Amino acid sequence: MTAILVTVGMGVGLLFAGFLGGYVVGEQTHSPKNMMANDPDSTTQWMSTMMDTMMSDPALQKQMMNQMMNDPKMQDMMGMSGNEDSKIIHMGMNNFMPNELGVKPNTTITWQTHDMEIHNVVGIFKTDSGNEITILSGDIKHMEKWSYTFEESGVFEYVCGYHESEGMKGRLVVA
Ligand SMILES: [Cu+2]
Repeated sequence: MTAILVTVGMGVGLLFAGFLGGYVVGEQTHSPKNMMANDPDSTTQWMSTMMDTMMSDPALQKQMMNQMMNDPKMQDMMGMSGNEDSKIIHMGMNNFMPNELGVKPNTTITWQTHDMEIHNVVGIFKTDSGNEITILSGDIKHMEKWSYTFEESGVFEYVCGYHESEGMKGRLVVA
């Protein structure tokens, strides 16, 4: 259900990415490009199968999401990468997307919730100069945003306090 509530934009991006890249379930590799060339009708069937498979397997959803969202090319394609001094990290499906990101000092990161869950950002920013800065966003509800500017270089490892046990965690490297 949660997956269905992910925004249309992300859904389209996901579909597009899966479509271009193909995906692997079990031992089978599905290659839509080949299918498209050989049998356009079966492409619709393939897409539908892909979506059904993903929707019914949360672990697979998360794995695919992370793979795609951590890819800089995909971030550019989806307009997620922002400009030099601001980046967006999306929250949905109990996942930070991207969940690994490298930025320059003085970058403002905006976290935005896309599903109906409440998420937050909780962690300690360990700066290269030896400071440990506790960062607590508070609740970030559906379509709400919260921003923080990372002025110094360092590493910020964080979780969503509500969904940490489901693996909702992220890592930001400022360098
Ligand atoms: Cu959460």
